[in-house]
Amino acid sequence: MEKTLALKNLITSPGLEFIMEAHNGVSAKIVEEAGFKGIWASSLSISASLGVRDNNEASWTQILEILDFMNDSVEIPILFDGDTGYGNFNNVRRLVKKLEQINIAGICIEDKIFPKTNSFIRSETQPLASIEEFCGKIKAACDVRRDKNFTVAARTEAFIAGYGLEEALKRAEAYREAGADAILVHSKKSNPSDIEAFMKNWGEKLPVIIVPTKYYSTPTEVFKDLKISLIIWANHMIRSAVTNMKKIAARVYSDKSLINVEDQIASVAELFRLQGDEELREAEKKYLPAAGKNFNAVVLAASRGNLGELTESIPKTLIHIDGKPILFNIIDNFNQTGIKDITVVRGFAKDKIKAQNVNFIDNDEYDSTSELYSLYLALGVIRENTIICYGDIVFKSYILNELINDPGGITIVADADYEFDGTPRFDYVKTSAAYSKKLYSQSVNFIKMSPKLPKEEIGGEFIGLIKVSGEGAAAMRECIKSMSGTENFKKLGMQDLLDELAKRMPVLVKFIKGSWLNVNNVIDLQKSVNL
Ligand code: SPV
Ligand code: MG
Repeated sequence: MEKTLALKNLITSPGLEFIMEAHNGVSAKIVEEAGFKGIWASSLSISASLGVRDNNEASWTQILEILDFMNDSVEIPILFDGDTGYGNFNNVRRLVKKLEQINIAGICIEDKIFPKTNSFIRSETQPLASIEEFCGKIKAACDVRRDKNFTVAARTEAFIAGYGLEEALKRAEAYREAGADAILVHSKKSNPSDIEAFMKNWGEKLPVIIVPTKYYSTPTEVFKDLKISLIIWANHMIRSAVTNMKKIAARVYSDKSLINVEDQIASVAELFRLQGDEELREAEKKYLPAAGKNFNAVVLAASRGNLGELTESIPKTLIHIDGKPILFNIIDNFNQTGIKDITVVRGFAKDKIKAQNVNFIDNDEYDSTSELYSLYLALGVIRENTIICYGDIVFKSYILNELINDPGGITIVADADYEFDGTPRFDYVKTSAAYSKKLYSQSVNFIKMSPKLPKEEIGGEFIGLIKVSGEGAAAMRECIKSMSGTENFKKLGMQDLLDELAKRMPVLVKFIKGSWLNVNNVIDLQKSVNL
């Protein structure tokens, strides 16, 4: 249903209805979730939330922006507290036009003079607009609206300004004749006598809206019996927020700690929920380029790393590179490529490794085993299409994209730009052809990975990324299973697995040049930024 019609139905329905104030997107959402069928976009609450006075200090276009956010966050209609309409009839016309453009369901304008002051402040010194001038505004609002269901409510401040019943009735009748859809009668008394008097004389000529802020102790039954159409709870969201913000700010200030407030406030997860993160997650699955949609990933992050002080209490996967832990760089890379199903094998300081939307497997023997044993523990998640990644590397996301699109059943990534310093390394790879420009984005065959390779046989350095697909995945599972039966299995490394696999089926090597970093030694660390 259109929001305009929903609001109109609410106001014209025979029973008593209720709307609640909101002043920004999140409060609007909370009002909706509480069950309210409509929202009062209160001038007092919005200006208070902005830290300015309810004297038209915030410009009407600034208020429009807030209304736009509010409307976007809810399905229920919003009745806008449009004060005096921000000027004369002409300003009202432009305001109504813009309100309709952002899907606000109605406006309430009051018969005071711009700039107005809140009804409960120095109320008797506030002049009322002339009836003729105000009727012109109502007519202009009605004429300019494109949607006839857009509500134009007229609010009389006759009681507020110290006039009596007669003036209130005279004005309400004039506003009805000018075309108003409803009359809001405001009162500053602590009892409902103004409203009672008005209703007894008004009958049911037009729906009546009230704002019982000051006569709040009146039982709602009384309003029902008076045949009021709509009650506005006008400022209770902002007031409750202020009470709680003051309490929490004072506590955190005096404690210099969050320990005593955490349980008293909404969790960040609740904020994410109110912001609609779930919807975004679903939308990402649907719309983001997701070469990796059908892939899952295993990150091998169990080892501590020998980086002295840096890994005294955290594993190397948590060392910061580019302003965030290596592991988060890896997870972000996977997510960007569409890989959402991620399993991390952790070991050293495992309690420190926390991440949302990630599964964990623990290798408690991290001290005496290598990556292969961690991978063995993750055998159950080597599926149809799986990326296996060392937990201590950062790499550019194009590498992942290329790997995912590589047709091989088992493909590993090697850096042809490796540095050979004469130290034997386990990740040197011998391939069927050396890197050449012609080989760009093609793969060559893996022959061997060994620290004993002479320089001339080294084609590149394995960077710690492997893709397995289809029969490659099955072969890897089988191979690990059969190797796990050998006595010294826990001492074997990834090079043993790859060598064994290459005996069973072609293992391919994809060359890259640079674009990655591993943090196995301090020299690499020094190369990286923002540690
Ligand atoms: C508002 O909520 O801003 C109102 C009602 O206009 S009152 O504050 O009572 O004037
Ligand atoms: Mg107001």
